[in-house]
Amino acid sequence: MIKACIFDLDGVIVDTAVYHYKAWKRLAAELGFDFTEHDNERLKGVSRMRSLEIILEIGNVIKSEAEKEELADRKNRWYVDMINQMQPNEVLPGACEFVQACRDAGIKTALGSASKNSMTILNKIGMTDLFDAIIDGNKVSKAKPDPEVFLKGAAELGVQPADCVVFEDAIAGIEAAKNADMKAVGIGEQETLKEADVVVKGLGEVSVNELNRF
Ligand code: G16
Ligand code: MG
Repeated sequence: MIKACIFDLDGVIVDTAVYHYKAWKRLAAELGFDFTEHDNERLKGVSRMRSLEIILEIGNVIKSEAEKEELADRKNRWYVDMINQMQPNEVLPGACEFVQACRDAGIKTALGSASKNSMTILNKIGMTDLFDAIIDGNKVSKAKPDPEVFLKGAAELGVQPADCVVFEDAIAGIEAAKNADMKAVGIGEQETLKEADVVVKGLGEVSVNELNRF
């Protein structure tokens, strides 16, 4: 019996990938190479530091740990400038309505995101109060596909993992949900998110009545 829904942020509730892309592209340009939208796909759901390492690999650039910290901070400052301008109309179609419908049906809701900027984004789009628990990049030490982020969400909600459904757009996120022994709804393409129990284009396609059928 499903008692909780746990939502990833980027790619499920909002499309912050476009802002991550602009900031990483600017950093790559400063380092002297191009970073394409195709490359950006590799960064979805991946932590900030791991994202930087992938970008440095693409550009064939080697940096010390201290330099990497500085580069990641620089990118994050540009990213934060952009997300500070976000508006409630940037919520993906049906996302707000579906989270609210879960609450109305007595199903608990949690955020389970790798982003350390989750609170800023939720405040800007006006969705902070729709989540009973918020687990973000500041609260976890192991990145997806490790199940830590979702297990912490279930624990904070007081719900058993088997009674949770995770909504995720990244392969690593679907794996994390499966590693947590939870149901996984993929947001995106079936060919990409093969491990998901079901794949939809967005939260606008899901109804609360279906949750126990996944
Ligand atoms: C998001 C994005 C990733 C990003 C990560 C960390 O994850 O998909 O591209 O690298 O957060 O973000 P930040 O630099 O803000 O801490 P999610 O888990 O919400 O999809
Ligand atoms: Mg995501």
